Amino acid sequence: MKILVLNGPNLNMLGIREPDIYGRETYDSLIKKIEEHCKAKGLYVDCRQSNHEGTLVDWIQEAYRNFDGIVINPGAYTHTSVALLDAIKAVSVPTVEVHISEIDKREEFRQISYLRPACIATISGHGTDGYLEAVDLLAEKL
Ligand code: CA2
Repeated sequence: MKILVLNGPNLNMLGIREPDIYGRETYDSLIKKIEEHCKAKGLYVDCRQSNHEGTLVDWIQEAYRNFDGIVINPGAYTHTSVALLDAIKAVSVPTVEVHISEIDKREEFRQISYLRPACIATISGHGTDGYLEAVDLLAEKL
């Protein structure tokens, strides 16, 4: 089974600032954790990060016929992007949305996710372990 893990804008800055909200783990150590988890489960994983909405759309489209599932933390595009919503709908690849922080308990503008309706699940507020839970969910469902 092949999983594509996508991280959106500013997630490459993890561990550098705002540790009270996003924790102390760096982006590199998060990716290592996901890769080790997937290896232990016999899953192929490809992890990518971009600050650009169009690049994320391109990668979601690439998942069509090339990946069995997507794990995505769209960063701030969560709260703005119809383009990412449409891309997930277009490819119909089972997708799990992940947020490190509990977006439902933060500012009002963060409580809206444009992507949620196209995803099979949303995992929010479980820190970086949420990515591993998302992988496990996809592995169970597929
Ligand atoms: O909780 C999450 O995972 C978010 O998707 C993270 C986004 C935020 O815009 C969403 O509302 C919730 C932010 C990405 C990382 O931002 C950083 C800011 C400062 C230092 C490090 C990362």
